[in-house]
Amino acid sequence: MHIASEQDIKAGRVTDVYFQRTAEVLRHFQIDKHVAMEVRATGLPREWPWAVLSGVSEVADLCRGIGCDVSCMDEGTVFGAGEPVLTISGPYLAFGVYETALLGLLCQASGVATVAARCRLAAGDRALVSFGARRMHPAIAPMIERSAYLGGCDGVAVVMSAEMMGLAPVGTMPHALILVVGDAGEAFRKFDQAMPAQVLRVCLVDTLNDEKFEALAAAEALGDKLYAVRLDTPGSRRGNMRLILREVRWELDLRGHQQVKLMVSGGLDEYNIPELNEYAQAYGVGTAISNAPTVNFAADIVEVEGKPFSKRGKESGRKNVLRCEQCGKRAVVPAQAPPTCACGGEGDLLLRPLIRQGQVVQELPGVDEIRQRVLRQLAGLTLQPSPAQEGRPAP
Ligand code: PCP
Repeated sequence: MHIASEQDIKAGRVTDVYFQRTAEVLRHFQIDKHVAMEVRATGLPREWPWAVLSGVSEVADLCRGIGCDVSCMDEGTVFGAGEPVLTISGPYLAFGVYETALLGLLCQASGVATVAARCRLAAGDRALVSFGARRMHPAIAPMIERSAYLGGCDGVAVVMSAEMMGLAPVGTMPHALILVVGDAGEAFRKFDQAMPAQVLRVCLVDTLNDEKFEALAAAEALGDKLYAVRLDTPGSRRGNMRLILREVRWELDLRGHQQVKLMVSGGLDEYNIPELNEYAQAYGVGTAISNAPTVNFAADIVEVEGKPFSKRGKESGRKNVLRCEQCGKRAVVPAQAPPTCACGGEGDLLLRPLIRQGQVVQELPGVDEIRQRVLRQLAGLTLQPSPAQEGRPAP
C-alpha cells in the first residue's frame, strides 16, 4: 500500500526534502542553534469562528525522545484564528525534519474534529454517528474517527476505530443486505433473527420502494423491536427530505409506532441538519466530517538562541493564549506574561508543557475525557461567526 508506517514517520522520512537539505547545510557548517517554533493558523476554513484542536496525542508520540520541549493547548481545546496552539523548542537539528509530519498530524485531525463539533451543535442532542471512513484512505480511518468522536460524534462505524477507543462500533444495515436477500421485509426479518439482542434494530427503508411503505414494512416485520428506520434516500429522489420525514412520521404514528425513531444519512452536514431536526432523532454523517477541510496550521520560528526573531508578517517571541475566567476574553500574550487579564481577572494560560527534554510530562487524557472537554466548550458556542468576527457592530 502507498502509506508511511509509524516507524517511517518517527524516523523523519515523511519530511519535505528542503527540511532535510536545511539539516545537511547546517551540519556541514556545524550550525545547530536553539530555536523556538510556533504553530498557529492565520485563518480558519469557511470563516469558521472557532476550531477544535485534535492530533495532540500523536504529536506527543512523534516528539517523544527527540530532545525537544513542546508546550501545547490540551487536545480538544477550542481555539481561534491567529492563536498559537503549540510551541516546540530545542536544537533545530533535533526536530526540524519533523515539521511536515507534525503539521500533518494537527491540520487534518483538527479539521475533522471541528466539523464533527459543528455537526454536534447543529444536531443538538440527537444521535450523531460518523459514517465517513469509506471516503478516506483506510490506513487513517482510526485517526479520522477518533477526531470525529472527540469532536462530538456519539459513535463511529469502523470496527477497528471503535476497538482502539474501547467503544462498540455503530451501524445499521447497508442497501446490499436488502438487494442480496431480494426483499426489504424479508431482509429486516432475517436481520432481526440473526443479530444479537444488543444490536439496535435500525432498518434501511429507501432501497426498493417509497420510504413510508418500507418503514411500515419494517414496523410490521419487527413490531416493538424496531428501534429506528434509516432514510438514505438517493439524491435523485431526495426532493424535500423534511417533508419525506414528516410523512413517514405521520404514517408510523397513525399505526401506533410512535416509538420508532427516524435516522437520516447521505449528504448531511452542519448546514442542512438543522432543517431536519423537527423529525429526525439520529444522523449518519460521512463525507462532511471525514473530508473536512484541513486547518492550515503553519510552523514558524519565533526565537533563535533565546532572542525573539521571526520572518516578516510574523510576531516574534514565544507566546501563550490567555483565557480570562472573569470576562471570558482571550488574548495572545508573551509567554512570560502573568495570567492576568486586562479586566483584572485571573486567566488560564492554554499552552501547557507537554514534552520536556523529549519526555512526555503530562498524563494524556483518554478520548472520552477529551470529548467531554469539547462538549463543555460547545455549550457556549454557535456555528455563526460572532458579530465581532463579521465586523458587525454588536446587536
Ligand atoms: C452511504 C452510507 C453512509 C452514508 C451514505 C454517508 O450510503 O450509508 O452512511 O453519506 P455521506 O458521505 O454523503 O455523508 P450508501 O453507500 O448509499 O449506502 P450503504 O452503504 O448504506 O448501502
